[in-house]
Amino acid sequence: MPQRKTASKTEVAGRTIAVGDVHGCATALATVLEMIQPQAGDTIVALGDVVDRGPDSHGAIEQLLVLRERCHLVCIMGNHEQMLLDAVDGHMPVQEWLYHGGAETLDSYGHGKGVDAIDADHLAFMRTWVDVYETPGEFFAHGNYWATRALDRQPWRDLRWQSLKWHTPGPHRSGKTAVLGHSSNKQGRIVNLGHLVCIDTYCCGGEWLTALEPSTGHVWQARETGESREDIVPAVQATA
Ligand SMILES: [Mn+2]
Repeated sequence: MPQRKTASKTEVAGRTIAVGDVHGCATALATVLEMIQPQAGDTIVALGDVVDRGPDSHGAIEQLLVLRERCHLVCIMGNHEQMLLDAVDGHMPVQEWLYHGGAETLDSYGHGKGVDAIDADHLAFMRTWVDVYETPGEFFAHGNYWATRALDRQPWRDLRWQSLKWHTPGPHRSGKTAVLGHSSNKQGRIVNLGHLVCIDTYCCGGEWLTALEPSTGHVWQARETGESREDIVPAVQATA
């Protein structure tokens, strides 16, 4: 897998909406997408960690494959997709991935078949996922970033593991707002620091899956139970 993959869009036609860490919560994902009603001109950015921990990673990936035909879909690689692919490719012991939520993923693909149960087209799809996506006003990544280093020179493979609880970066030198997942807020709250928004609101732990349109602050949320709500992004807070 290449160390660094980037994508960007310089002209924005439709909406750009980020979706936080799904972690196998296929019902929550379906509910949020039903509310958003993505159109052909829209860009949906899945922030990574679509798989593991939750009940139906297979179903979540299937939905993204369908969504890809309906709008412009960008998928950021999370540390959990990396673990899945590393386990499949023999770069990581399968049992280490299973311990970190991969067991639930394999259950969703079929009992008793091990990593061979994962559909080839799902693996091929995940191998196309990028490290960062840029629009004129924002950049989207999974875990963290270095504020002082250009977006095409970040060690993304390492940063997809780094929690905001270990280090909360200042504004990125590009002046763009960072839209991140990965660092789950166990109270189910969006963290908005102004220069950085984290929308991992702990759906797989019973809280919310969050979708955010950064340009308007519009928020769509659903729980894995199917409960849903719409909101606007919370006011800028001083600390995470
Ligand atoms: Mn993560």
